[in-house]
Amino acid sequence: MNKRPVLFIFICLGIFFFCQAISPAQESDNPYQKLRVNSMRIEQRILKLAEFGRNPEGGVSRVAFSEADIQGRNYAMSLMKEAGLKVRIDEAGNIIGRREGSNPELPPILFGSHLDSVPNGGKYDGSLGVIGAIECVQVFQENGIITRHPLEVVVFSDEEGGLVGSRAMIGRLTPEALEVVSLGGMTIRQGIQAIGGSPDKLSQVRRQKGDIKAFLEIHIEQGSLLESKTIDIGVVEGIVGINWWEVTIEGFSNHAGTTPMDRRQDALLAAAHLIIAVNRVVTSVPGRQVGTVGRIKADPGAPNVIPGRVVMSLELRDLSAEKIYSLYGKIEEEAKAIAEKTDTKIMFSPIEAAAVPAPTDPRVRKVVADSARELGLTSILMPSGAGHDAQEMAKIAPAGMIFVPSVGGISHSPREFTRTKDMVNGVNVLLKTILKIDRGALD
Ligand code: HGY
Ligand code: MN
Ligand code: MN
Repeated sequence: MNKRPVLFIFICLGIFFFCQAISPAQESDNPYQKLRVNSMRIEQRILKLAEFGRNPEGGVSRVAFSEADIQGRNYAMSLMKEAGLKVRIDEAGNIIGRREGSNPELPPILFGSHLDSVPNGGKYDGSLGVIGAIECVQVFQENGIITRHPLEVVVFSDEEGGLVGSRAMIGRLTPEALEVVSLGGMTIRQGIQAIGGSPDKLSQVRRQKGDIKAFLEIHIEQGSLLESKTIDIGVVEGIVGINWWEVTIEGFSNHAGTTPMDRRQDALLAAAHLIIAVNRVVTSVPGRQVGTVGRIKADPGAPNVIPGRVVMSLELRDLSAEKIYSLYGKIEEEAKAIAEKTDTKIMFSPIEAAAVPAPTDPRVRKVVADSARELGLTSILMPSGAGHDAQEMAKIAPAGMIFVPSVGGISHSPREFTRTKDMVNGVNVLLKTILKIDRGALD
């Protein structure tokens, strides 16, 4: 008998079983290959959420701890419960919705974002990350999918005031930071109390390295790279560091009619010089660093009085902390010269809200990029110029971010807009990424 065909069949069978053995994740992915999120539900929920704090320009003013913030949070909690999550507010005011997995030994996969906005902001910043996270769990529930890992949807408190909830979660929210006045006028301590947290028990929210399997956040890009290159998904490689200072300029308030121009100590004039100097210093070296003076208050604030005191903000951002401090050093030098020239005093005081630059986890980036590809979407690796809770979470867990295009690159504005199809693409990538991580993609 010719043994060749038999041998051939055995070899084929051997190859078949070998392939089965080395690709269990791919095989077990198959039942969910067709799983997709609900486009209409995402759009409707984003619009419904935008009713809380809606402003006349069509965006939202839902600064942290405001009535609108609390209403938005209540709405999100109702959606979380509808998706079968067990909901609680932690001591830092973060909302946590948990769904148990099949293996209680495993750490949870966390995903989410924030609901608070800047004053006069848009409807997508943060909201997409929350609505998208709840959507994924709802799809799991509707399809009877029980993950191995527990899942936790997180709504971080006061993101825009300096990543408050996520800093607390990694143990970086200091007692000094609790006394910082947030965008709505309350101190962070008062605000956390107002939304149901306990600022004196922050140690209870702290999670350690190893406590979290992965942290994922989907967000609008807030810039124009994806739109200009016609790319569906941004795989975030790192998130910029952000440093804030309060700058106080002391001059002398005097009569605006009788004080000659050469005898003035005009704090607002000094501020004007300093603002121009910030722009000059930040643009004097190559790179993507940015610097902004976004808030200024002059006292006493009358047309016929020379401003004797100015308080303004300074913000610097870059992917390198060294660069931020080197720029800050140059700005301080310029400030000294300006103070001398204008006969004023200029003082810088760091605000306890700094976010350090954070790379995302290369393994998570790969899972996000693979998920996008399997969905037939294009993707690109890109940095984030905006700050995100993911940069805090990256210090204790493998973290990843999924960006979707912002029309015109506009954000922190009522004109912020992201198309439903782009949001849905991103949430589908999130869904796939969660499932892949659950089934061992990071192991
Ligand atoms: O300010 C930021 O970068 C973010 O939107 N919180
Ligand atoms: Mn924002
Ligand atoms: Mn945001």
